[in-house]
Amino acid sequence: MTSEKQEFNFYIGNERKIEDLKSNHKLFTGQISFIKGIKSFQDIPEGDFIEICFSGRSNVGKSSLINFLTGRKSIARTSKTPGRTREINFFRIDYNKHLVDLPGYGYAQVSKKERQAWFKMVKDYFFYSHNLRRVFLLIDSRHGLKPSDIDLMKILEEAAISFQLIFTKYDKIKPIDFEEIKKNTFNKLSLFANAFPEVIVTSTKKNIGIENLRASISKIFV
Ligand SMILES: Nc1nc2c(ncn2[C@@H]2O[C@H](COP(=O)(O)OP(=O)(O)OP(=O)(O)O)[C@@H](O)[C@H]2O)c(=O)[nH]1
Ligand SMILES: [Mg+2]
Repeated sequence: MTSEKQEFNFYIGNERKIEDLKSNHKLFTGQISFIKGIKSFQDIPEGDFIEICFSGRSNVGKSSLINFLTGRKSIARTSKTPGRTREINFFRIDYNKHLVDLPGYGYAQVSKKERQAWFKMVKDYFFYSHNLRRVFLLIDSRHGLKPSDIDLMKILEEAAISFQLIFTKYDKIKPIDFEEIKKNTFNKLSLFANAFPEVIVTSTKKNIGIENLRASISKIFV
């Protein structure tokens, strides 16, 4: 953690300049293939890829965001019930770029043993994946950062991995109520030196934030 507070660019609508939004649509909506689902770091796909992953609490909308981003209905499986994604799932676009869907954490119904297994699987992935460029940390717009998110941010700090926060389900909160969540989140986020200084708000239900998100990812995928 750092004692110096950093500032964040915050994108909620399309206030980003048009030229910055020139993301490569084809990159996301072209061919996509499911490579594999793994439970151990030993099975991480071998080779040189550019990789980003989506992490966050169970049910926050990670798999939905991958579908949204790639214009697919169900390339990544989603569910109303938390705990849908059980493995680390690798999707490949444009022959050498990986979108990785992680299983969620913070779900109360799982046993201690399962929680420990999740922790080991994901922590190993963060430490062993030499292709991983950035973690997108998804936070529910209604709830803000929870202690389990802070725990994850500490792991990322330890692994020296840059992460970028994305608010999800913005359709489920009134803009006025979101202000408080945003303020509290930024206060906590600013203590992490490895927090990427850009935050994006999304809703897959109301089609909010897709271009902003594609623009951010395109810059990693150059
Ligand atoms: N209202 C609303 N619902 C959403 C949004 N994004 C996802 N959902 C819903 O939230 C639920 C969980 O979505 P998933 O994408 O499966 O969540 P996940 O983070 O992958 O969950 P796990 O795999 O269990 O960790 C589903 O019922 C989605 O339809 C959104 O932007 N707005
Ligand atoms: Mg999922």
